[in-house]
Amino acid sequence: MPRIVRVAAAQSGPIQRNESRQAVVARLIALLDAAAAKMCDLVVFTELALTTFFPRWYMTDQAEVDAWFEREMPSAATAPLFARAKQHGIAFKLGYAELTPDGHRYNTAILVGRDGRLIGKYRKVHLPGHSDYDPQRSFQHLEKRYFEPGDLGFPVWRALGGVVGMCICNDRRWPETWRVLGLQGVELVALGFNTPAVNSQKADEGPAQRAFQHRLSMQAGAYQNSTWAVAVAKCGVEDGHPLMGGTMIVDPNGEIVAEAATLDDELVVADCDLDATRFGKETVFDFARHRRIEHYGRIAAQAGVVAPPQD
Ligand code: CDT
Repeated sequence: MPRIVRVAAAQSGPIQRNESRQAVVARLIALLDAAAAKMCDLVVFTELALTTFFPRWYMTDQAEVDAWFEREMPSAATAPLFARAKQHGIAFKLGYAELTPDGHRYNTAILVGRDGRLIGKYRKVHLPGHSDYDPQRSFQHLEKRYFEPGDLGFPVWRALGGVVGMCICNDRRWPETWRVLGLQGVELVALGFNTPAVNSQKADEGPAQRAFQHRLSMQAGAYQNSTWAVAVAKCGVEDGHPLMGGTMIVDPNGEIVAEAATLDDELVVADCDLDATRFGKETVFDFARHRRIEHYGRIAAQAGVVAPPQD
């Protein structure tokens, strides 16, 4: 019997700085209802799905920073989303800023089962950007200021009849992310992203090149690990800053099977046959047969480049 998971990639259009959590959750519930009408099994929401992409703002007042974080999940504002998903019997993945009881701050994603129970949590490992105000940039990207690197590694879970993993935005650009998930037999990777449409340090790197790099990362990650991959954007002009779109569902061959057409709230749906991951996993990417780990030591032993000495 084929293992088909009908996935809805629930793209968010822009969320303005003054938009309330309640208003945003109402938008997410509308997407969830649309997914239920299409008989979806899983809805994937974006990174930091409840607020504007606040790391673009330089803040020094910790209380102001903490206002963007959730101290509990579900929170009062998100409880209606959890309740509606359970009522529909739909699993979902949600990204948000997490403030733990002992004062740690993470860029987090959770996977919630059809029964409303938490299946798993992931905290973003690869935090892009910088910690201090950078006047050289055309806009700020202060994830390193507001978040700690995730402390949970890259776990996977048995869910929806398969093996599901998560990562977040910048993680998709790192082959290490994909391979660690792949080494656990991942069959579907869900991720959200907030990617500025232009490079703050290189004005001529615009939407076309950024979309190319996004596709390249997604398609390579899916193909090289023979997994489905679902990437969900928050996009459009947010607080005057353009975020690129590019919500997509990629099959285990690396082909894009469904893609968003807008820069607004939009549902992108595809039937993901988890058994389609088998061929690649049993042939060209049969890791047990083909990987040569005796040559990969540097990957986990060294972070930066060590070039050969000059003559
Ligand atoms: N949210 C996120 O991780 N965005 C980054 C921007 C990179 S530029 C600092 C991304 O990789 O898309």
